[in-house]
Amino acid sequence: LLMETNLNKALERKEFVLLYQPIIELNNNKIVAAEALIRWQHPDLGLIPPARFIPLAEETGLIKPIGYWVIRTVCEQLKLWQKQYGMQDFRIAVNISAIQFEDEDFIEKVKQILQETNVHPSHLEFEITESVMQNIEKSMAILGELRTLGIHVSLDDFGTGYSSLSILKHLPINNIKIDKSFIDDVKFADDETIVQNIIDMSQNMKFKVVAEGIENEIQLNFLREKQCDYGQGYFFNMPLPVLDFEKKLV
Ligand code: G
Ligand code: G
Ligand code: MN
Ligand code: NA
Repeated sequence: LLMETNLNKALERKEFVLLYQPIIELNNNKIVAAEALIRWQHPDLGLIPPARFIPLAEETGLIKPIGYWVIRTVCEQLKLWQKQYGMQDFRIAVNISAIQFEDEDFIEKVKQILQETNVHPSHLEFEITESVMQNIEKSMAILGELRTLGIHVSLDDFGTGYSSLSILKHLPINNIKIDKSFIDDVKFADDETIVQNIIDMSQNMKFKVVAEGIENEIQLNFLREKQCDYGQGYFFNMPLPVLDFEKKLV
């Protein structure tokens, strides 16, 4: 209960921070994008990871204002980095909760934020999981609107949900993010067929493929060999505060 009342005030108290984890193009090692990951800088409890407050934010509905704060902050950061570093092809990805995705005003609010921050939609990316798409027809409609706007969409945590492959083919999305659990299994030849098959299938469907949670060179070499497009993980970088991220850009 204490956490709930505190979470209520966390936005106005400016206690949320975003970390940025680089996303690397695997064939040239360039940073092409970043995933924004929220943290709660609590005055007494220290840095609280999202797993410990996002569920509560979803239950209480606070996820909506928090989610729009994340999108706005990312757009402002994009604008700053574009001014300082150019970065014309750079994108930042934001994780979107089901409750926000289904918010009737979602598209309107996103458009408004883009207008107010003067960011081109092609620099913004939304990460949605299969579980976010509860109602497939409604989801297809929202994804269609995002595509029309020019916002990129990634299917996050791919492989952990139950999406039917026949639907996958028709989703208006850009990227498939292979869940970390499959990348963890890339150690021995026998365990690598799933990852290889996800890459091949996704690329046949004209999606780009991102591998999440790359932690060692064995995984990286395997993914390169299989022509996985992009990767992120501790082997490259942890999620970084703004100033540390900027050191990677110069
Ligand atoms: O950063 P970390 O690996 O601890 O993230 C844990 C989980 O929290 C991930 O599933 C991630 O998608 C989610 N998460 C991180 N930042 C955000 C955010 O800004 N909004 C939402 N809805 N989820 C987030
Ligand atoms: O669910 P989602 O894919 O959005 O979650 C991303 C989460 O994975 C973040 O909490 C991020 O901190 C974490 N993460 C990113 N790279 C690695 C990694 O190499 N190893 C581990 N264990 N976690 C990672
Ligand atoms: Mn994600
Ligand atoms: Na994931």
